[in-house]
Amino acid sequence: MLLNNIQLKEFHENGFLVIKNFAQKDLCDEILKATQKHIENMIEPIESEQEYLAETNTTKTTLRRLRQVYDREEIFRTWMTNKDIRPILEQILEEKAVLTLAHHNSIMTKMPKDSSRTTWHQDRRYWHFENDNLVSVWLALDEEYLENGLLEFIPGSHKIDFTKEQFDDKTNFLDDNAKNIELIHKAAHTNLEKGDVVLFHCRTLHAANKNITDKAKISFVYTVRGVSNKPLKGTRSDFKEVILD
Ligand SMILES: O=C(O)CCC(=O)C(=O)O
Repeated sequence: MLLNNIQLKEFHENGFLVIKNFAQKDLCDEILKATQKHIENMIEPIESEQEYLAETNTTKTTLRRLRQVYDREEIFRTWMTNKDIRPILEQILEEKAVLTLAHHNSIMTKMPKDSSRTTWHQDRRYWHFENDNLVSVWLALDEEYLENGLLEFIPGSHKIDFTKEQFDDKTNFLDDNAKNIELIHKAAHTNLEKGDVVLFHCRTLHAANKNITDKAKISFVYTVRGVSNKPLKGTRSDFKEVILD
C-alpha cells in the first residue's frame, strides 16, 4: 500500500497523518491478548506514571509504558515488521526504514483513574540521531478519544524552530507561554478505532489527556529512522535495530 499524493502532502504539511482501518482487527485483538500478562504483572522494563509526576505521595506503581516490547512476543514483532506499511514509511522517509528499538518500542497505556496527562512535547527530546528523519507509528488497539487519552497534535509544529524559553527544563512545551498558547489553540485530533494508525514526525508537538473513563486505553508505538540517519555513537539511541528491507 502507498499513500496518495493528498495523504503524503498532509503528512508533510501537518507532521502527522491518520490512516483509518490499516491493521486487521484480529491482529489488534491478538496483540491486546498478548499484552495482558505483561500489563497485569507489570513485567519489566516498564515506565510508570509516578516517574512522570513532579511530586507523589503514593508508593503505588501505575503502569504507563511497557518498554522493549519487540523482544517480548512474536505477535509484537509481527506488527513491528509488517510489510504492508514499509512502502508508506519509505515514502515519508524518502529512503529505506530502520526500526530503532532504543526508544519507542512500546505498548502505551492510559490506565483508568491513575493515568496522568501527557504534556505537549516533541519526541526528539529523547533521541540522539544525526538528523530528525524519524517517524513514529501509533496503532490504536481499541477506541481512542479525548476522554480516554487520545493523542492530540499541533499541525505544522514539526516545521517550527522553537526557542528554549518555550520549554521547561524537562523539555515539556510550556502551556502558559504566550507564543505557545496561540499554537496550542490550533491542536487537532481524530478519534481512533481499532486498527487505525497514526504516523507522526519526531518534531511534531503532541499531548494526551489522562484517562477519565473506567477502561484502560492500550496502544502500540514504534519508531523508524531513515537508513542514512544514523544514531550518534555512544548515546542511548545507539542500540539494537532492525533494517526493514
Ligand atoms: O499516550 C501518551 O501518553 C503519549 C504518548 C507519546 O507521547 C508518545 O508515544 O510519543
